[in-house]
Amino acid sequence: MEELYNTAPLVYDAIMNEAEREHRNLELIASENFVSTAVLEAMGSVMNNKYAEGYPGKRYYGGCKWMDVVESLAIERAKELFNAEHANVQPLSGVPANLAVYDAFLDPGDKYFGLALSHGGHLSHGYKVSFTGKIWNCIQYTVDPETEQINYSSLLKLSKEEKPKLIMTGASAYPRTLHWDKFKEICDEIGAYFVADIAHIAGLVVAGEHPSPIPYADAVTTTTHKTLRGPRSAIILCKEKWAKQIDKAVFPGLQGGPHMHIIAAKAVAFKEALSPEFKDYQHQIILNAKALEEEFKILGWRLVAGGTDTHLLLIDVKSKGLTGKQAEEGLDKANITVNKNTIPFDKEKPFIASGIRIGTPALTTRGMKEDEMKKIAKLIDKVLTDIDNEKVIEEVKGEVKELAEAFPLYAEIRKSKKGV
Ligand code: DSN
Repeated sequence: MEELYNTAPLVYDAIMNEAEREHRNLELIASENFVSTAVLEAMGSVMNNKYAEGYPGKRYYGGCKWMDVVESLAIERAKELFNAEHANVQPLSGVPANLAVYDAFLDPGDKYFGLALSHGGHLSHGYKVSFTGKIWNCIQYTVDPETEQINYSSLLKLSKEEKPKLIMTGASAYPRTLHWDKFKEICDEIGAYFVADIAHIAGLVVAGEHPSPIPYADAVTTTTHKTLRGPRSAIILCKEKWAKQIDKAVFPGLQGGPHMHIIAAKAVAFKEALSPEFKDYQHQIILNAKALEEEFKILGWRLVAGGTDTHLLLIDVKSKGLTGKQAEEGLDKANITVNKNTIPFDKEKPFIASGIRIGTPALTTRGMKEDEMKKIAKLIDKVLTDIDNEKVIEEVKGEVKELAEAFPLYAEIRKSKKGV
Protein backbone atom coordinates (compact mmCIF):
# COMPACT_ATOMS: atom_id res chain seq x y z
CA MET A 1 0.00 0.00 0.00
CA GLU A 2 2.81 2.29 -1.11
CA GLU A 3 0.63 5.10 -2.50
CA LEU A 4 -1.64 5.11 0.51
CA TYR A 5 1.41 5.36 2.77
CA ASN A 6 2.77 8.34 0.79
CA THR A 7 -0.56 10.18 0.47
CA ALA A 8 -2.31 9.64 3.78
CA PRO A 9 0.06 8.13 6.34
CA LEU A 10 -2.38 8.44 9.24
CA VAL A 11 -5.06 6.50 7.35
CA TYR A 12 -2.42 3.97 6.29
CA ASP A 13 -1.36 3.59 9.91
CA ALA A 14 -4.93 3.08 11.14
CA ILE A 15 -5.53 0.40 8.48
CA MET A 16 -2.32 -1.42 9.39
CA ASN A 17 -3.15 -1.20 13.08
CA GLU A 18 -6.58 -2.66 12.37
CA ALA A 19 -4.95 -5.57 10.49
CA GLU A 20 -2.79 -6.11 13.57
CA ARG A 21 -5.82 -5.92 15.90
CA GLU A 22 -7.77 -8.43 13.80
CA HIS A 23 -4.81 -10.80 14.04
CA ARG A 24 -4.09 -10.29 17.74
CA ASN A 25 -7.66 -10.52 19.08
CA LEU A 26 -10.03 -13.42 19.26
CA GLU A 27 -12.94 -12.18 17.15
CA LEU A 28 -16.16 -13.71 18.40
CA ILE A 29 -18.69 -11.17 17.16
CA ALA A 30 -21.24 -13.40 15.44
CA SER A 31 -21.82 -11.01 12.53
CA GLU A 32 -18.16 -10.54 11.59
CA ASN A 33 -15.77 -12.44 9.39
CA PHE A 34 -12.45 -12.10 7.52
CA VAL A 35 -12.66 -11.89 3.73
CA SER A 36 -10.04 -13.22 1.33
CA THR A 37 -7.47 -10.90 -0.18
CA ALA A 38 -9.18 -11.52 -3.55
CA VAL A 39 -12.34 -9.92 -2.15
CA LEU A 40 -10.29 -7.06 -0.69
CA GLU A 41 -8.61 -6.49 -4.06
CA ALA A 42 -11.95 -6.28 -5.91
CA MET A 43 -13.23 -3.76 -3.33
CA GLY A 44 -10.14 -1.62 -3.73
CA SER A 45 -10.32 -1.52 -7.53
CA VAL A 46 -11.19 0.96 -10.32
CA MET A 47 -14.72 -0.44 -10.32
CA ASN A 48 -15.23 2.22 -7.63
CA ASN A 49 -15.05 4.96 -10.27
CA LYS A 50 -18.10 4.24 -12.35
CA TYR A 51 -21.72 5.32 -12.20
CA ALA A 52 -23.98 2.51 -13.42
CA GLU A 53 -27.53 3.46 -12.46
CA GLY A 54 -29.93 0.93 -13.89
CA TYR A 55 -29.36 -2.78 -14.40
CA PRO A 56 -27.18 -4.86 -16.77
CA GLY A 57 -28.05 -4.04 -20.39
CA LYS A 58 -30.24 -1.11 -19.31
CA ARG A 59 -28.11 1.66 -17.81
CA TYR A 60 -28.54 5.41 -17.52
CA TYR A 61 -24.82 5.99 -18.19
CA GLY A 62 -22.47 5.16 -21.04
CA GLY A 63 -19.32 3.07 -20.62
CA CYS A 64 -20.93 0.34 -18.55
CA LYS A 65 -19.62 -2.68 -20.48
CA TRP A 66 -17.49 -4.02 -17.62
CA MET A 67 -20.07 -3.04 -15.04
CA ASP A 68 -22.53 -5.32 -16.83
CA VAL A 69 -19.98 -8.13 -16.78
CA VAL A 70 -19.40 -8.03 -13.02
CA GLU A 71 -23.02 -7.41 -12.07
CA SER A 72 -24.23 -10.25 -14.30
CA LEU A 73 -21.63 -12.56 -12.76
CA ALA A 74 -22.77 -11.57 -9.26
CA ILE A 75 -26.44 -12.11 -10.18
CA GLU A 76 -25.90 -15.51 -11.81
CA ARG A 77 -23.69 -16.74 -8.98
CA ALA A 78 -26.15 -15.54 -6.32
CA LYS A 79 -28.98 -17.38 -8.09
CA GLU A 80 -26.90 -20.54 -8.34
CA LEU A 81 -25.73 -20.38 -4.72
CA PHE A 82 -29.20 -20.02 -3.27
CA ASN A 83 -31.17 -21.75 -6.04
CA ALA A 84 -33.19 -18.56 -6.43
CA GLU A 85 -35.30 -17.42 -9.37
CA HIS A 86 -34.17 -13.79 -9.21
CA ALA A 87 -31.36 -11.87 -7.52
CA ASN A 88 -30.82 -8.15 -7.03
CA VAL A 89 -27.20 -7.54 -6.00
CA GLN A 90 -27.39 -3.76 -5.64
CA PRO A 91 -28.59 -3.17 -2.04
CA LEU A 92 -25.93 -1.23 -0.18
CA SER A 93 -26.41 -3.16 3.04
CA GLY A 94 -28.90 -5.10 5.13
CA VAL A 95 -31.15 -2.24 6.24
CA PRO A 96 -31.55 -0.81 2.71
CA ALA A 97 -32.31 -4.34 1.46
CA ASN A 98 -35.08 -4.69 4.04
CA LEU A 99 -36.41 -1.19 3.31
CA ALA A 100 -36.59 -2.04 -0.39
CA VAL A 101 -38.55 -5.23 0.28
CA TYR A 102 -41.02 -3.47 2.57
CA ASP A 103 -41.44 -0.79 -0.09
CA ALA A 104 -42.03 -3.44 -2.76
CA PHE A 105 -44.81 -5.16 -0.83
CA LEU A 106 -46.31 -2.51 1.47
CA ASP A 107 -47.79 0.99 1.32
CA PRO A 108 -46.78 3.49 4.02
CA GLY A 109 -48.78 2.80 7.17
CA ASP A 110 -49.46 -0.86 6.32
CA LYS A 111 -49.18 -3.38 9.12
CA TYR A 112 -46.43 -6.01 9.22
CA PHE A 113 -44.81 -8.29 11.79
CA GLY A 114 -41.14 -8.38 12.85
CA LEU A 115 -39.34 -10.20 15.67
CA ALA A 116 -38.64 -7.85 18.62
CA LEU A 117 -35.04 -6.66 18.97
CA SER A 118 -34.50 -8.06 22.46
CA HIS A 119 -35.91 -11.41 21.31
CA GLY A 120 -33.31 -11.78 18.59
CA GLY A 121 -34.78 -9.59 15.85
CA HIS A 122 -33.03 -6.73 14.08
CA LEU A 123 -33.47 -2.95 14.17
CA SER A 124 -34.78 -3.11 10.61
CA HIS A 125 -37.50 -5.58 11.56
CA GLY A 126 -39.64 -2.69 12.78
CA TYR A 127 -37.86 -1.44 15.93
CA LYS A 128 -39.45 1.82 17.02
CA VAL A 129 -36.43 4.08 16.39
CA SER A 130 -35.77 2.62 12.91
CA PHE A 131 -37.46 4.01 9.78
CA THR A 132 -38.77 0.45 9.37
CA GLY A 133 -40.84 1.06 12.51
CA LYS A 134 -41.90 4.57 11.53
CA ILE A 135 -42.95 4.34 7.88
CA TRP A 136 -44.95 1.16 8.38
CA ASN A 137 -46.96 -0.04 11.33
CA CYS A 138 -44.90 -2.87 12.80
CA ILE A 139 -46.22 -5.24 15.44
CA GLN A 140 -43.33 -6.98 17.14
CA TYR A 141 -43.70 -10.67 17.97
CA THR A 142 -41.63 -12.30 20.69
CA VAL A 143 -40.21 -15.68 21.62
CA ASP A 144 -41.88 -18.04 24.07
CA PRO A 145 -40.99 -17.23 27.72
CA GLU A 146 -40.33 -20.90 28.53
CA THR A 147 -38.34 -22.10 25.52
CA GLU A 148 -36.95 -18.70 24.42
CA GLN A 149 -37.75 -19.88 20.89
CA ILE A 150 -40.43 -18.90 18.41
CA ASN A 151 -43.77 -20.43 19.31
CA TYR A 152 -45.42 -20.96 15.93
CA SER A 153 -48.89 -21.60 17.42
CA SER A 154 -48.80 -18.31 19.33
CA LEU A 155 -47.58 -16.55 16.20
CA LEU A 156 -50.46 -18.00 14.21
CA LYS A 157 -52.94 -16.84 16.85
CA LEU A 158 -51.48 -13.31 16.87
CA SER A 159 -51.43 -13.26 13.07
CA LYS A 160 -55.12 -14.13 12.88
CA GLU A 161 -55.92 -11.35 15.36
CA GLU A 162 -53.74 -8.66 13.78
CA LYS A 163 -53.81 -9.70 10.10
CA PRO A 164 -50.46 -8.20 9.03
CA LYS A 165 -49.89 -7.75 5.31
CA LEU A 166 -46.35 -9.13 5.60
CA ILE A 167 -44.39 -11.21 8.10
CA MET A 168 -40.67 -10.50 8.37
CA THR A 169 -38.80 -13.52 9.71
CA GLY A 170 -35.15 -14.10 10.48
CA ALA A 171 -32.99 -12.73 13.26
CA SER A 172 -29.67 -11.38 14.36
CA ALA A 173 -29.45 -13.02 17.75
CA TYR A 174 -31.46 -16.24 17.58
CA PRO A 175 -29.40 -19.37 18.19
CA ARG A 176 -31.90 -21.99 17.05
CA THR A 177 -33.17 -23.27 13.69
CA LEU A 178 -35.85 -21.19 12.00
CA HIS A 179 -38.67 -23.33 10.63
CA TRP A 180 -39.56 -21.69 7.33
CA ASP A 181 -42.29 -24.23 6.51
CA LYS A 182 -44.16 -23.20 9.65
CA PHE A 183 -43.81 -19.48 8.88
CA LYS A 184 -45.09 -20.23 5.37
CA GLU A 185 -48.19 -22.01 6.74
CA ILE A 186 -48.94 -18.97 8.92
CA CYS A 187 -48.49 -16.54 6.04
CA ASP A 188 -50.71 -18.65 3.78
CA GLU A 189 -53.39 -18.88 6.44
CA ILE A 190 -53.74 -15.09 6.63
CA GLY A 191 -52.66 -14.22 3.07
CA ALA A 192 -49.50 -12.32 4.14
CA TYR A 193 -46.27 -11.86 2.22
CA PHE A 194 -43.48 -13.97 3.66
CA VAL A 195 -40.04 -12.35 3.86
CA ALA A 196 -36.94 -13.98 5.37
CA ASP A 197 -33.86 -12.03 6.44
CA ILE A 198 -31.08 -14.62 6.52
CA ALA A 199 -28.20 -12.16 7.04
CA HIS A 200 -26.64 -14.18 9.84
CA ILE A 201 -27.15 -17.67 8.47
CA ALA A 202 -26.74 -17.18 4.70
CA GLY A 203 -23.50 -19.19 4.58
CA LEU A 204 -25.08 -21.99 6.58
CA VAL A 205 -28.07 -21.99 4.21
CA VAL A 206 -25.82 -22.18 1.13
CA ALA A 207 -24.00 -25.16 2.62
CA GLY A 208 -27.15 -26.98 3.75
CA GLU A 209 -26.31 -26.49 7.44
CA HIS A 210 -29.58 -24.63 8.00
CA PRO A 211 -32.85 -25.07 6.05
CA SER A 212 -33.32 -22.66 3.16
CA PRO A 213 -36.30 -20.29 3.05
CA ILE A 214 -36.00 -19.93 -0.73
CA PRO A 215 -38.73 -22.49 -1.61
CA TYR A 216 -41.18 -20.79 0.76
CA ALA A 217 -40.53 -17.06 0.96
CA ASP A 218 -41.72 -14.36 -1.43
CA ALA A 219 -38.43 -12.57 -0.87
CA VAL A 220 -35.21 -13.26 1.03
CA THR A 221 -32.73 -10.60 2.08
CA THR A 222 -29.21 -11.15 3.29
CA THR A 223 -26.11 -9.20 4.04
CA THR A 224 -23.05 -10.61 2.32
CA HIS A 225 -20.36 -10.13 4.98
CA LYS A 226 -21.35 -12.44 7.83
CA THR A 227 -21.26 -16.25 7.45
CA LEU A 228 -21.30 -15.63 3.66
CA ARG A 229 -17.82 -14.06 4.02
CA GLY A 230 -18.05 -11.42 1.31
CA PRO A 231 -17.86 -7.63 1.15
CA ARG A 232 -19.90 -5.44 3.49
CA SER A 233 -23.16 -5.29 1.52
CA ALA A 234 -26.43 -7.14 0.79
CA ILE A 235 -28.59 -8.83 -1.84
CA ILE A 236 -32.27 -9.62 -2.31
CA LEU A 237 -33.49 -12.93 -3.73
CA CYS A 238 -37.07 -13.43 -4.82
CA LYS A 239 -39.54 -15.33 -6.92
CA GLU A 240 -39.56 -14.26 -10.57
CA LYS A 241 -43.08 -12.87 -10.19
CA TRP A 242 -41.79 -10.22 -7.75
CA ALA A 243 -38.58 -9.41 -9.67
CA LYS A 244 -39.81 -6.19 -11.30
CA GLN A 245 -41.20 -4.64 -8.14
CA ILE A 246 -38.15 -5.59 -6.06
CA ASP A 247 -35.78 -4.15 -8.69
CA LYS A 248 -37.86 -0.97 -8.91
CA ALA A 249 -37.85 -0.58 -5.13
CA VAL A 250 -34.03 -0.84 -4.99
CA PHE A 251 -33.47 1.45 -7.98
CA PRO A 252 -34.85 4.05 -8.50
CA GLY A 253 -36.95 3.66 -5.31
CA LEU A 254 -34.30 3.73 -2.65
CA GLN A 255 -30.83 4.00 -4.19
CA GLY A 256 -28.92 5.80 -6.90
CA GLY A 257 -25.67 4.53 -8.36
CA PRO A 258 -24.81 1.01 -7.26
CA HIS A 259 -21.42 0.47 -5.61
CA MET A 260 -19.83 -1.44 -8.46
CA HIS A 261 -16.54 -2.21 -6.66
CA ILE A 262 -18.57 -3.93 -3.96
CA ILE A 263 -20.69 -5.75 -6.55
CA ALA A 264 -17.46 -6.98 -8.15
CA ALA A 265 -16.35 -8.21 -4.72
CA LYS A 266 -19.70 -9.98 -4.27
CA ALA A 267 -19.09 -11.81 -7.55
CA VAL A 268 -15.71 -12.93 -6.15
CA ALA A 269 -17.11 -14.00 -2.79
CA PHE A 270 -19.98 -15.91 -4.43
CA LYS A 271 -17.47 -17.82 -6.55
CA GLU A 272 -15.62 -18.74 -3.35
CA ALA A 273 -18.91 -19.75 -1.74
CA LEU A 274 -19.66 -22.12 -4.62
CA SER A 275 -16.54 -24.17 -3.80
CA PRO A 276 -16.58 -27.47 -1.85
CA GLU A 277 -14.21 -25.91 0.74
CA PHE A 278 -16.89 -23.38 1.62
CA LYS A 279 -19.24 -26.23 2.58
CA ASP A 280 -16.57 -27.70 4.87
CA TYR A 281 -16.02 -24.26 6.38
CA GLN A 282 -19.71 -23.86 7.19
CA HIS A 283 -19.85 -27.31 8.74
CA GLN A 284 -16.89 -26.43 10.96
CA ILE A 285 -18.66 -23.22 12.05
CA ILE A 286 -21.44 -25.40 13.48
CA LEU A 287 -19.05 -27.92 15.06
CA ASN A 288 -17.23 -25.03 16.71
CA ALA A 289 -20.43 -23.48 18.05
CA LYS A 290 -21.45 -26.88 19.45
CA ALA A 291 -18.04 -27.23 21.13
CA LEU A 292 -18.50 -23.82 22.78
CA GLU A 293 -22.01 -24.80 23.85
CA GLU A 294 -20.78 -28.00 25.47
CA GLU A 295 -17.94 -26.30 27.32
CA PHE A 296 -20.02 -23.34 28.54
CA LYS A 297 -22.61 -25.78 29.89
CA ILE A 298 -19.90 -27.72 31.73
CA LEU A 299 -18.69 -24.41 33.18
CA GLY A 300 -22.21 -23.68 34.45
CA TRP A 301 -23.32 -20.85 32.17
CA ARG A 302 -26.99 -20.44 31.20
CA LEU A 303 -27.42 -20.34 27.44
CA VAL A 304 -30.47 -18.64 25.96
CA ALA A 305 -32.81 -21.16 24.29
CA GLY A 306 -30.76 -23.90 25.93
CA GLY A 307 -27.96 -23.86 23.35
CA THR A 308 -27.41 -23.49 19.64
CA ASP A 309 -28.12 -25.04 16.24
CA THR A 310 -26.29 -22.27 14.40
CA HIS A 311 -23.11 -20.20 14.42
CA LEU A 312 -23.98 -18.26 17.58
CA LEU A 313 -24.72 -18.56 21.25
CA LEU A 314 -26.25 -16.11 23.68
CA ILE A 315 -24.92 -16.32 27.21
CA ASP A 316 -27.05 -14.99 30.04
CA VAL A 317 -24.34 -13.28 32.09
CA LYS A 318 -26.94 -11.74 34.43
CA SER A 319 -27.44 -15.23 35.82
CA LYS A 320 -23.93 -14.86 37.29
CA GLY A 321 -24.39 -11.24 38.41
CA LEU A 322 -22.84 -9.39 35.45
CA THR A 323 -24.27 -7.09 32.82
CA GLY A 324 -23.50 -7.63 29.16
CA LYS A 325 -21.60 -4.33 29.14
CA GLN A 326 -19.33 -5.42 32.01
CA ALA A 327 -18.69 -8.77 30.35
CA GLU A 328 -17.90 -7.19 26.97
CA GLU A 329 -15.51 -4.68 28.56
CA GLY A 330 -13.76 -7.27 30.73
CA LEU A 331 -13.20 -9.58 27.77
CA ASP A 332 -12.04 -6.70 25.61
CA LYS A 333 -9.20 -6.06 28.07
CA ALA A 334 -8.05 -9.63 27.49
CA ASN A 335 -8.26 -9.17 23.68
CA ILE A 336 -11.37 -11.31 23.37
CA THR A 337 -13.99 -9.47 21.29
CA VAL A 338 -17.69 -10.17 21.85
CA ASN A 339 -20.74 -7.93 21.93
CA LYS A 340 -23.19 -7.27 24.72
CA ASN A 341 -26.66 -8.32 23.68
CA THR A 342 -30.12 -8.15 25.16
CA ILE A 343 -31.73 -11.49 25.91
CA PRO A 344 -35.45 -12.34 25.77
CA PHE A 345 -37.48 -10.37 28.34
CA ASP A 346 -34.37 -8.40 29.26
CA LYS A 347 -34.92 -5.72 31.89
CA GLU A 348 -31.75 -3.88 30.85
CA LYS A 349 -31.55 -1.39 27.98
CA PRO A 350 -29.65 -2.54 24.83
CA PHE A 351 -26.62 -0.43 25.83
CA ILE A 352 -26.26 -2.38 29.10
CA ALA A 353 -27.94 -5.74 28.28
CA SER A 354 -27.97 -8.97 30.27
CA GLY A 355 -26.18 -11.17 27.79
CA ILE A 356 -23.29 -11.50 25.42
CA ARG A 357 -23.47 -12.92 21.90
CA ILE A 358 -20.71 -15.21 20.74
CA GLY A 359 -20.21 -16.48 17.21
CA THR A 360 -17.75 -18.77 15.48
CA PRO A 361 -17.57 -17.65 11.77
CA ALA A 362 -14.44 -15.45 12.09
CA LEU A 363 -12.29 -17.79 14.17
CA THR A 364 -13.33 -20.72 11.98
CA THR A 365 -12.00 -18.77 8.99
CA ARG A 366 -8.66 -18.63 10.85
CA GLY A 367 -8.67 -22.43 11.00
CA MET A 368 -9.59 -22.91 14.64
CA LYS A 369 -11.47 -26.07 15.54
CA GLU A 370 -13.22 -27.69 18.51
CA ASP A 371 -10.12 -27.92 20.75
CA GLU A 372 -9.46 -24.19 20.39
CA MET A 373 -13.15 -23.45 21.08
CA LYS A 374 -13.03 -25.37 24.34
CA LYS A 375 -9.91 -23.50 25.34
CA ILE A 376 -11.57 -20.18 24.47
CA ALA A 377 -14.68 -21.02 26.51
CA LYS A 378 -12.40 -21.65 29.50
CA LEU A 379 -10.58 -18.34 28.93
CA ILE A 380 -13.90 -16.46 28.76
CA ASP A 381 -15.06 -18.17 31.94
CA LYS A 382 -11.78 -17.28 33.67
CA VAL A 383 -12.24 -13.57 32.90
CA LEU A 384 -15.96 -13.42 33.65
CA THR A 385 -15.74 -15.20 36.99
CA ASP A 386 -13.02 -12.83 38.23
CA ILE A 387 -13.75 -9.74 36.18
CA ASP A 388 -11.91 -7.17 38.32
CA ASN A 389 -8.73 -9.20 38.63
CA GLU A 390 -6.08 -7.52 36.46
CA LYS A 391 -3.66 -10.41 37.00
CA VAL A 392 -6.17 -12.88 35.53
CA ILE A 393 -6.77 -10.56 32.57
CA GLU A 394 -3.02 -10.39 31.89
CA GLU A 395 -2.73 -14.19 32.07
CA VAL A 396 -5.64 -14.66 29.66
CA LYS A 397 -4.21 -12.04 27.33
CA GLY A 398 -1.01 -14.08 27.18
CA GLU A 399 -2.93 -17.24 26.27
CA VAL A 400 -4.92 -15.31 23.64
CA LYS A 401 -1.62 -14.16 22.11
CA GLU A 402 -0.39 -17.74 21.84
CA LEU A 403 -3.61 -18.81 20.11
CA ALA A 404 -3.50 -15.85 17.73
CA GLU A 405 0.11 -16.61 16.78
CA ALA A 406 -0.77 -20.22 16.05
CA PHE A 407 -3.52 -19.13 13.60
CA PRO A 408 -2.09 -16.06 11.84
CA LEU A 409 -4.33 -13.67 9.96
CA TYR A 410 -3.43 -11.37 7.04
CA ALA A 411 0.26 -12.16 7.58
CA GLU A 412 1.39 -10.68 4.23
CA ILE A 413 -0.41 -7.40 4.86
CA ARG A 414 0.98 -7.08 8.37
CA LYS A 415 4.50 -7.99 7.31
CA SER A 416 4.66 -5.04 4.94
CA LYS A 417 3.90 -2.46 7.64
CA LYS A 418 6.04 0.69 7.64
CA GLY A 419 6.29 3.16 10.50
CA VAL A 420 4.76 6.61 10.02
N1 DSN B 1 -25.52 -5.45 13.28
C1 DSN B 1 -25.59 -6.81 12.80
C2 DSN B 1 -25.29 -7.79 13.86
O1 DSN B 1 -24.31 -7.60 14.57
O2 DSN B 1 -25.99 -8.77 14.00
C3 DSN B 1 -26.85 -7.12 12.13
O3 DSN B 1 -26.96 -6.34 11.00
